Amino acid sequence: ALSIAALTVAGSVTVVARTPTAEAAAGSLVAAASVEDEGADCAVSGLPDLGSLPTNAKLPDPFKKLNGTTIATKADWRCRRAEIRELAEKFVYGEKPAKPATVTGTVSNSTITVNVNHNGRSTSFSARVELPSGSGPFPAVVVVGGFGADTATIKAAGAAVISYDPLAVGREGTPRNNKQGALYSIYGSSSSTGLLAAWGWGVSRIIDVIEQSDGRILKADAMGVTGCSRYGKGAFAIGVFDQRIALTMPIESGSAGVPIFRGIPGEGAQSLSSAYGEQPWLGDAFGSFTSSPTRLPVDTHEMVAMVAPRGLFIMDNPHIANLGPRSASVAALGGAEVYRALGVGDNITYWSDVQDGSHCANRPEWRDPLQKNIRKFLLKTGNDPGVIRISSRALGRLADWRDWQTPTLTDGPTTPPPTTPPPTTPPPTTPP
Ligand code: MCU
Repeated sequence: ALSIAALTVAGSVTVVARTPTAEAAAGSLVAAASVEDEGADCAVSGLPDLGSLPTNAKLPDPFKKLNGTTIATKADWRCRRAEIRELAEKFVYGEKPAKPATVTGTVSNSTITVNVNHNGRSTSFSARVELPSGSGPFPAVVVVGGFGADTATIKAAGAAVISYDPLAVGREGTPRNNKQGALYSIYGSSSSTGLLAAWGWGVSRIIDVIEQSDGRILKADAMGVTGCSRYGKGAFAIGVFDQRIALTMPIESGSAGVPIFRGIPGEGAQSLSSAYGEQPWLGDAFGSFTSSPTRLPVDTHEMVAMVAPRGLFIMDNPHIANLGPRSASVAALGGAEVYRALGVGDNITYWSDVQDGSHCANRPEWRDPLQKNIRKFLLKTGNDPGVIRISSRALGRLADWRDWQTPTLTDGPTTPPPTTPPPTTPPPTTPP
């Protein structure tokens, strides 16, 4: 049982203080999965068609299955998550292709190379590695795009930094019908997959290579990801779609990142049509929703939930309305309900209580929680509870956005699917 006390501190921030859960007290940690997608075998049926989507002004119920039933056990989450993943791919990000037929590469103290072969096409890309001091093997944080991440603190905490250039895998500045980069050279330049899913595919292939290495330099089961702004959108999607990532840390991600697509009216966030049109970050299918997000059968609180039970540390900037920080806090609070229901409410941190208004600044406020998250989820030497620390300048209210309740999920086995009752045979009519 998790007990949460919401308090307002000095009128400046809302802090949700948690008393340690039984799990935390027992010192148990939730590890990342050993596979990219633990729900790959779930038979998802009943995905809606674009033409038949109802309008829902509220956030969709993350606990309600496509068949209309609400999940009852923690074990049910695995295949409910698979439904959310299918919805997210179909309507938001585009399909993230599964592991290609052949992935090879090398890991050294300074570089990771990745070679992919699939359906007669091949591509390769590489990433720079910087090791912390001490002796390995080390956990590692993939830093997407080269700015905004506190790489000094990451290394000081004992994790390696993998500098990943996402643009080599999914280039910006191309029209949607001529996408470029490693993913598109395999799957075609007219692929409807957006750049964020492409960037995720690239990081998944880096993890494949680390897994296949002798493990003497980097640990594949202790991977994190971070990035700021457009690369915060990327860091978020990358962590959402690969369950081997133990710690996901998007920074100031803005529209197409953490903020709910439904968007708090009047907040001043970058509009969906602007984000959709600026770069092919989201999949082509999202074009149907830029002016009607209430028809989306999924929203970003469910992407937050897809990261559960793994570590998630969302950093946001309350001073720039264009980033939609209120809408991001609602996504975090909504997704945190799934963390809570799974008994891992301590594994999510949302932090927007920061002083410096500049975008992607190096912020002293995040050093301590960054270090704690790395210790807890990558080094596995700490167990500090996450915190929800929302600036009062940018506080959203989950209650305004939901018409569902958080169920108490039990520890039992998965709930069997509802059986269709056998057709009732009308009683034979007895002739008079
Ligand atoms: C917040 O991320 C983006 C934003 O969505 C774009 O509209 C703007 O052009 O670039 C931001 C960014 O990546 O800044 C570094």
